Amino acid sequence: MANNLDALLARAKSIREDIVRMTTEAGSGHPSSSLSATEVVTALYFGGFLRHDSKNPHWPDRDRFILSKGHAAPVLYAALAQSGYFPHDEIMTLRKTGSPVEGHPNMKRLPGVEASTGSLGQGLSIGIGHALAARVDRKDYHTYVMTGDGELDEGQNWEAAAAAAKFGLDNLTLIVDRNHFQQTGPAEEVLNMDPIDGKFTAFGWKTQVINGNDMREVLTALDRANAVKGMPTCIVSLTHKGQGILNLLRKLGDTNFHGKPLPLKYLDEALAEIAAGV
Ligand SMILES: Cc1ncc(C[n+]2csc(CCOP(=O)(O)OP(=O)(O)O)c2C)c(N)n1
Ligand SMILES: [Mg+2]
Repeated sequence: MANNLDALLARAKSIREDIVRMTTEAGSGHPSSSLSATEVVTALYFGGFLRHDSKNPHWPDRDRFILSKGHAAPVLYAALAQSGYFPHDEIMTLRKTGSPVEGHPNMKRLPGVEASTGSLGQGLSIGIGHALAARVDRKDYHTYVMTGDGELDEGQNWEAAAAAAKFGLDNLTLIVDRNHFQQTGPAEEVLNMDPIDGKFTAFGWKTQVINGNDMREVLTALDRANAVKGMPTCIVSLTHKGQGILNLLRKLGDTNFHGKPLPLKYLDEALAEIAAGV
């Protein structure tokens, strides 16, 4: 576990570097939304949770990861590229005309992308489709979905939450990236969805609340989710938007930093902060 933990922490740093580099190169994109989700995505792809094979992206028995908060595509692209789904240097073509590394994930253009997302609120429903299909096909793959906290303002999530509980989908795990911000400000101010864990519990889900920027807690939560029987699991992952470069974002006076790339002149400072692991 200790070795694995060190390797995962190093991997998370490497993913953060990719996120910052590719969005700065693109001159657009959502680094802060990607940075908050880094531990969870790293644990899924590199911590032994996601059964997957980059050389066989359509393997029917693979586990699925659906990034419902599709604007955080850079964290997904970094994980996919570092897993070998496509050449690593392609991440630097993010958002360039003609590139399959689009601003939001496009399942028709990039191997390893399970769902085309970006229109918020749809990923959990798509995940339910996969989870039900596994049951019909008598397969044991697991489906993971990540939404944002602001994304939960979309009503479709709550239809999905009711349906997943009705069908007892213990092969489905939702991770809510609870970074307390959405596009226009604090998530609670735009539309207060507290208590998120209480709502999912009331809908009939097994619920956990964790520090989602603590790799150990993420690993434990994913282990626990796998052990749940008869109901879906929701992990409310308490994170910081921009985790890894928070000092820099504070200096810049914007700890939401939604949909903004770091200007080139701050890139070295950001990479140094990521390396130091503050
Ligand atoms: C249906 C829909 N409405 C609005 C948007 C525009 N939008 C993009 S990101 C975002 C905020 C999302 O906040 P949150 O889910 O908390 O994600 P975070 O960036 O904080 O991780 C919004 C409103 C969208 N992509 N889709
Ligand atoms: Mg948010």
